[in-house]
Amino acid sequence: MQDREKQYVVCPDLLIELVGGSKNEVRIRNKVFRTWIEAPAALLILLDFLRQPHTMEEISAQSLIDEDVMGMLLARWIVLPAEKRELLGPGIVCKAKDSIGVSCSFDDLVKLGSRTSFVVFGVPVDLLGSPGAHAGPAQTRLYSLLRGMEGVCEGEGETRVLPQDVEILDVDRRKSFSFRDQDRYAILDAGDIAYVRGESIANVGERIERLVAAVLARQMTPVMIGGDHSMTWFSLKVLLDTYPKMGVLHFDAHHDLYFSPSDLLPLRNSNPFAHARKSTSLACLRQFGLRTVEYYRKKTASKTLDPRISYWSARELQRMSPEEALVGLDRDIPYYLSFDIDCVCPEEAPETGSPVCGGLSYYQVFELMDAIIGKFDIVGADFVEVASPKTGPANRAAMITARLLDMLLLSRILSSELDSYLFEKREWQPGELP
Ligand SMILES: [Mn+2]
Repeated sequence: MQDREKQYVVCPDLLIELVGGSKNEVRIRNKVFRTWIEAPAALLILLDFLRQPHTMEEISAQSLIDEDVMGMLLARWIVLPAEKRELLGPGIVCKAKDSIGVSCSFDDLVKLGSRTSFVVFGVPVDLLGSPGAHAGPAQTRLYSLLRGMEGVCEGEGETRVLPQDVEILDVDRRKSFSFRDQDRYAILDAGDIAYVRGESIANVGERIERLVAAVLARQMTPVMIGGDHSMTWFSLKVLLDTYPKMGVLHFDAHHDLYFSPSDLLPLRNSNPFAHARKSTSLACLRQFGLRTVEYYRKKTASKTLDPRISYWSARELQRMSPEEALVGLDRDIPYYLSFDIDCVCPEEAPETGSPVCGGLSYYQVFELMDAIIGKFDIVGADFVEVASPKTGPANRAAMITARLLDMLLLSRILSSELDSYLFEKREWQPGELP
């Protein structure tokens, strides 16, 4: 089953404990992935042997284990192919400087039971696109209203919910959100995906996939802050593998379906949806805000029509209501939402790597988002391509992104109409000083 040349090593940071006081049985845990096995203590000889990389041939020569046991050890993340050792070295995520909602480590996350919640995570990586988007997670968190909320934490991390005494007044939408009596509602921030400068992008991708899978396994909703748009593919891939039929709502100036003439299709920030198209689970892709003008050489371009893909250009959207823009989309399937800030006009959101003139206004994306989160079942989302501020301290791209992100994160909380901005209970008397 395994390649005889392939080398294996033991996973870092395993926890080893004796089972029930016996000296012959041990439980070996992988803290990062929260997997474990119970095995005869003799297996520790193998783990010791695999501190250095060895092939299956060498392992068999020591009569340590056979290939079936090896398969099980690989599946439970006790042993790794040697080339993947660096994947686990830095862990899956590291704590971010600021958190949106309640901060939650990967270890905490895997302890949680399922609940109505969103799990935010950042991917500060822009290696497959225009440089600058690595700043996206930090910049976007900075403008979130939900930043640094103290959570309630009970039973050794078993419950992490929002503070019960906080109310959020969204004056622009005339809504008031209260977390009271919503003890199953949590907004968690798992931090940023670990990335060691110079390491392979495949490692970053695999960490994203691991995290998203862990979030989905607990019926929670992953929300990624990019990073460049290529990172979308790692998260979207897991969702497409989970749901047999899923739609994608995609905001962008570019269609991000650019392909290479060779069929190799290396992942770039310009083609995550060309990868998604290969999945039979993709039921539809509706794009909003496109406006590029391009040329194709007839020789290399093979125009194929994919009936699953439809779009409204930024120009067309100028004359459309949000409801019109969402016509024809099946409301009975789950959706992934991918928001690239360059869909917004660069005068309003200049901090992005591939600006295109024209574009949607802040209120156009605001209204579209408001319509989408009220009517569609969003099972995963990302907000990408926010870069560092161009001038001065205000990052307008991050500001808009954070506003839309907060809207999504609050979307499942019951809200009431905000009639007035005055929220003191008793009536104000004329002549009375405030
Ligand atoms: Mn894009």
